[in-house]
Amino acid sequence: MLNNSQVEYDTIIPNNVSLSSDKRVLKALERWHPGYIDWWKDLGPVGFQDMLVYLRTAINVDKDGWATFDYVKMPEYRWGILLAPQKEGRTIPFGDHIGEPVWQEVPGEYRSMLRRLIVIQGDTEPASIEQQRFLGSTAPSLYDMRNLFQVNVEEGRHLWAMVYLLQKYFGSDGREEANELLKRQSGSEDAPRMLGAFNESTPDWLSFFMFTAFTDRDGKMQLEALAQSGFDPLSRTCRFMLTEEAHHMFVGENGVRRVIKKTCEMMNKAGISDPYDISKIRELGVIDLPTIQKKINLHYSLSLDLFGSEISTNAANTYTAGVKGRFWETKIKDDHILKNDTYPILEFTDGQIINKKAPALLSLNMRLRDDYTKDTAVSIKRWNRTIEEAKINFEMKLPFEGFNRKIGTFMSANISPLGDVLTKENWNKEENTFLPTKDDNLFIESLMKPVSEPGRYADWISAPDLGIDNKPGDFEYVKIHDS
Ligand code: BYC
Repeated sequence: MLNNSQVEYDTIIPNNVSLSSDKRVLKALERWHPGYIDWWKDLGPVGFQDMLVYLRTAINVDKDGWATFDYVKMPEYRWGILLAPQKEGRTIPFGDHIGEPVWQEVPGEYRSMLRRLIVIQGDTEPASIEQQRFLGSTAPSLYDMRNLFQVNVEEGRHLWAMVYLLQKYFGSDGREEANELLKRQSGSEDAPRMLGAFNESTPDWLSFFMFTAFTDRDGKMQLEALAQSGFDPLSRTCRFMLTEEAHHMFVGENGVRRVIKKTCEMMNKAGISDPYDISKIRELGVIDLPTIQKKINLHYSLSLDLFGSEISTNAANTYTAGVKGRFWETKIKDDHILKNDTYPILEFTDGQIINKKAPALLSLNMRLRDDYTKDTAVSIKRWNRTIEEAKINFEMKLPFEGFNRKIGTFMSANISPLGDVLTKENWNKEENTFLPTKDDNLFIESLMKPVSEPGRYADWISAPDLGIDNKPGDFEYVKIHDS
């Protein structure tokens, strides 16, 4: 293992890639930096920019002790370029180049393929910050506000990570792409973000928790697949990003669990046993479980679209090239070439859902999506345990994969969360029971009143079991009163 875990602070950009001796890239990044800060101030978190936030900052890339916690003003966060240590003798683990030494430079034949993937990955990072920018002012506690800002600054760092790769390895077109990443904008009509879910709004905190539980988990799966890449700098970058990503999913999964816990507690306190007694439950000032299920239906289906089509020549090409692998590729026991293998998929043809065996190479998006679903099911299990512990008769479920899809074989289908094919007319009749309605959203928004007293939480969400960095319950995670 080469020893490059230590971070250097001799330039304005903390890094472990010896930027100070790479004048061309350092200069390019220093030129990009002011535009990034302008973008952060214009389209990053609204308000709170002058306040001290208890944030973790990456200080090295060792497995243990890579982060330090301290009060920081967000615009002064040290966004660094951190790659996991290079593994001596690493070889390409899949595709036509299997067994060859990994590439330290971009192979000419795969240049545009790699650039496209890096740009798409990069585009999602600022998009999520833009989507979440208004949430600070309705935070249910200082603890939650701090978690939001932690997620935001780290997504900002992930943008830096992709911009470094573009600036270092893709010359002038990489520089142009890096600039474009600051120009597209989530939800914009003229220049939207590249992938669907990143143009949706995140209007309330339940949406934020759902987004971090479901969409950040797509991030995890995609980063795991890119971490297998034969292009070693991309692999190393993604490996380190994954260490930060874990906290984002914790914020989401735990956030949803705390909302469910509070609802169940209040139902029990009020003696309401029927989870569908929605108006009575809402009168208690908490979010009823069927509405939470509808939010799950929405966010899960939006996130499934992020895996692309079930059958994809793009995915086959990136795999064969050795550029993007499968989830935990090196642990899978097969030939890692897949030219003779098949994979089970569903197809929507002539109004029917059909089981099929498709070529494994063409089905790689589907396979990654299946791995995602397995990973997500763990969260659902934990949420159901909370409901069970409260002895309430309700079970959260992931909807059927063909429900509410805009990408892939099910895009023109009307399918219920249980997997029934519906006529358009029946879909229209039932849609309100499948997906959050305007009234559901208005109700949730009506609960979004800020709570800023240390140790206090809004009435619709329970307190976390543990503080961040083992801090006590009344710790002031954001100094909003005396910064
Ligand atoms: N929306 O063969 P196809 C994260 C396009 S999240 C719009 O079906 P492919 C994060 C596709 O681009 C992870 N367009 O799919 C989370 C292609 O267009 P072109 C982000 C879509 O290419 C939370 C055409 O349809 N990283 O990190 O195999 C917070 C046909 O494509 C969509 C990545 O995604 C869509 N949903 O797979 C912060 C990894 N889906 O090229 C961050 C990099 C497909 O024909 N990206 N299209 O014009 C990839 O690996 C692949 O591009 C995709 C799509 C998995 C996204």
